[in-house]
Amino acid sequence: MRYKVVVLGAGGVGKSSITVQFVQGVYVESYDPTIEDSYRKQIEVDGRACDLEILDTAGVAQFTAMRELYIKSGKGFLLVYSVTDENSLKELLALREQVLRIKDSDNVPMVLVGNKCDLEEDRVLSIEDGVKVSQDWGLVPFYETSAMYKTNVDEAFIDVVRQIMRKEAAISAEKKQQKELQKQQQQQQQLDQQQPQQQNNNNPQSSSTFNKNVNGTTDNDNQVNARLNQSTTDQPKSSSGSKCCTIM
Ligand SMILES: Nc1nc2c(ncn2[C@@H]2O[C@H](COP(=O)(O)OP(=O)(O)OP(=O)(O)O)[C@@H](O)[C@H]2O)c(=O)[nH]1
Ligand SMILES: [Mg+2]
Repeated sequence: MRYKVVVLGAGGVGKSSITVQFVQGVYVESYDPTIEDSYRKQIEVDGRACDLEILDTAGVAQFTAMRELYIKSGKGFLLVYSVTDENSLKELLALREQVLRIKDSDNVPMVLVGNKCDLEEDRVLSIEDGVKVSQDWGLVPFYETSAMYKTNVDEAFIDVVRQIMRKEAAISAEKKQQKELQKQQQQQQQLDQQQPQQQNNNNPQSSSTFNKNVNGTTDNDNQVNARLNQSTTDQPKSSSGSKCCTIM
């Protein structure tokens, strides 16, 4: 299975650092604003092999024109802010709205990531601030991470992959159920069409005999046939053309 995960957030929050830590296991100290970088990584989640394509996007405003396209193509999202930058969390609120609008769904696989949690002295956002946003978003999974120390980095990526897997499994189960239902309906339709024919086929003798038995009368066949003919002219035929409607 190939899954595309998109890393979104304001400039300098650590999107590239988190991504490179996850993919290559190294920490990049220098800051080089990203335009767009794509990474591939194969992982196993819950016993299933996943081929991940991770899109590390631009946070700096002059490079964000492609954002809409990234979001369209992504199946899961890491929404990253820095615990040292209050504005970066505010920016995420608009970003999430954009994701939900473009995906046209309230159920989009995503995690909220508060990065740089190692910088305790520079911290301006508490864990509670992150928890509050996660609750406001309908309990979106929330991780405080440190790209520097690889704290919770794997966990955040695996969480979003797991959400994608669950969503895909639910969609395919629903499709399977719909197919099964359609199949049952078709079978029922075929049965409905065959039944009247079978009734006719089961009565190879004249329908008069049938009428005689049902009525329990001693009419001879001619009398019954006369009644039968009369009834069929009085009443509309059933859609299947069966003469069953003539029974009195
Ligand atoms: N202490 C600390 N520094 C970090 C951490 N993550 C990233 N940094 C530093 O923050 C700076 C910016 O990190 P990037 O990963 O380039 O940020 P970005 O979000 O990709 O930035 P853009 O590509 O411009 O959007 C770099 O100097 C990193 O070394 C972290 O967890 N802890
Ligand atoms: Mg970057």
